[in-house]
Amino acid sequence: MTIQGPYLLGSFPSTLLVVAAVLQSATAHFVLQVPTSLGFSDINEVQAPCGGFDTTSRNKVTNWPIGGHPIGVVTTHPNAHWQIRAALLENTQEFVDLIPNIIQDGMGNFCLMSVPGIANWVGKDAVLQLVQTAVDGQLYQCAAIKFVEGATASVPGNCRNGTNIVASIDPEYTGSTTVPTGAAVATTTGAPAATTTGLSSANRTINPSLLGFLASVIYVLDNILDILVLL
Ligand SMILES: *[C@@H]1O[C@H](CO)[C@@H](O)[C@H](O)[C@H]1NC(C)=O
Ligand SMILES: *[C@@H]1O[C@H](CO)[C@@H](O)[C@H](O)[C@H]1NC(C)=O
Ligand SMILES: [Cu+2]
Repeated sequence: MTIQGPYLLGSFPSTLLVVAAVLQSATAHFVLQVPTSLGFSDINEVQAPCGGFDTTSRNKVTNWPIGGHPIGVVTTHPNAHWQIRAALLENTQEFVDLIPNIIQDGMGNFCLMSVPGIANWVGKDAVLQLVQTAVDGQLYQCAAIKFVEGATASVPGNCRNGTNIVASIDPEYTGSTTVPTGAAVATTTGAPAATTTGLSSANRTINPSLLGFLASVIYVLDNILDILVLL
């Protein structure tokens, strides 16, 4: 069987990357695919604000139209809670929400088609941050971005939803997605809530390697389903 087209060009290498990461470790995490991230480290992903990578790194900068840009991840965690944020490069202590927080279930590819930029920050260097709260606590991935004028950017082929993905705005979201005033803006330095830590510890105690194995099996099955859909 030959696999052709965007799947081979886009998702396949990153799929291998994720599967490799999952199999190497009982702690399966998430990988930011769109836009290009500052880097991925399975071990360091727990480190705020950018999963162990230098927040000021500008190796690959993605222009982010005010009209919106897609965000694509691969996640191996069910029951995840997402914060999608940005900070100015000149003030990476202050991340603000681009959209309300999202709750997501299922595993595999997850794609938000258009996350708007911050109009007041046009022309400014910024850092995109994704915070996932799930079974492993809080995990971080970042990308170097720059806000620009313009309509929403097109969605690349590797930004798509796996067949099991279900997501919606967190009904308990109480934050603000407006431009920061300097006050009442949550930072990334907070520890996970006590209940989250408790659940995480409980799950780890029960059987971490089994959880990791199940996550990888479900993830691979989900991708096989996606391939069959594409063929
Ligand atoms: C993926 O699912 C979410 C939640 O249902 C939706 O908002 C988003 O537009 C979907 N992405 C794609 C590429 O269809
Ligand atoms: C973790 O434990 C909680 C509470 O027992 C449970 O609701 C949740 O589904 C578990 N998560 C996983 C991935 O098994
Ligand atoms: Cu994990």
